[in-house]
Amino acid sequence: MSKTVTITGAAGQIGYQLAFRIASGQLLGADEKINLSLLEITPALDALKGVAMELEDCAFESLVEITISDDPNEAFKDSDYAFLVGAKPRGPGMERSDLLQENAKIFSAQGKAINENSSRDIKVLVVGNPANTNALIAMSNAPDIDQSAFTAMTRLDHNRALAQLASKLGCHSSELSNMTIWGNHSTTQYPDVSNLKLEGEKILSRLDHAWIKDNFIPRVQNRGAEIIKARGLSSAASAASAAIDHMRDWTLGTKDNDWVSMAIPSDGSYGISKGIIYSFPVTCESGSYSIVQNLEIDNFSKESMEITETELLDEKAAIEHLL
Ligand code: NAX
Repeated sequence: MSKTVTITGAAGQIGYQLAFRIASGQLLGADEKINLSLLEITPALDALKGVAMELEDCAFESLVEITISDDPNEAFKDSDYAFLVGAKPRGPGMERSDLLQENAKIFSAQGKAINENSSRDIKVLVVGNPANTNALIAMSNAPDIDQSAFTAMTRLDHNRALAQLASKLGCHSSELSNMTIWGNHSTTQYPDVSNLKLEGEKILSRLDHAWIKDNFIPRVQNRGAEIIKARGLSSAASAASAAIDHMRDWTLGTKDNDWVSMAIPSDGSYGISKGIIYSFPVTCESGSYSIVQNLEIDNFSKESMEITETELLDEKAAIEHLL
């Protein structure tokens, strides 16, 4: 049985990376056959045709079928996995509230199309910004799909944090575990090292608190801007890689004694308001995730978690009428 994977914004920077990696088997393993369903806006359909031609030319063993479309109802038909990457970027003179409204239209239409056309077991990852609130809008427009199917991406932030910590500690990022990103995929996110382990041992006492506060946290929060400054373009390959990590771990499970960060519908854990999509530490097993419970939260963490929660509540208030 093949799986249908939908990618929106598939002719864009991230989509262009994502499509080839998924088609080559890096999401579900080389033995799983993949149908790729690629969605774009009408003016980008020619570019998307070019992407489809290149995908064909790779002759990937796991790729069965490619469909391209500018119609969400077609693109989400029988979809098992959906990567919602396409979004409206902030234009000149555009206020944040305008950005929220413009994207709300896109994600409500896509939520409805998922509701009408996709597999009932679909897994949805929203990458397009503002990702958490876009995921909330899509979820609210898909009442027949379990709410837990709607997630947003903070895995890039999680991976960025691991890379910074590995460099500081002089180890490999794979030796580190139990990193957490709380909250929104924005500069208010809280990268939390309280439970960080190096080869299974707690490591917090080896990290200088001033470095964490004044260097590490702002660096992770602002890494996107740092990449834009260096590259002249926003993160693309690293974002696609994180999107694959997110969906693969959700489907195939997280490593023993570790967790990952996923923005998911809040169930009230750690006192975070229900009704927003908030990043928590989660473990995954058999295709489901659960929030890691009973972590100790100190005052600094509590305050930091509330700041990013407040931003998400404000974003929600701006688009409430569309939910
Ligand atoms: P690009 O502008 O290169 O590509 C976006 C593509 O989406 C374009 O080809 C556009 O035609 C298409 N699109 C726009 N509206 C659409 C719609 N309604 N239906 C289908 N396709 C549509 O941007 P790219 O660099 O690929 O980034 C995509 C999104 O990811 C942006 O919103 C960006 O801010 C966000 N990011 C999110 C990250 C995260 O960690 N959550 C990190 C990377 C990235 O910045």
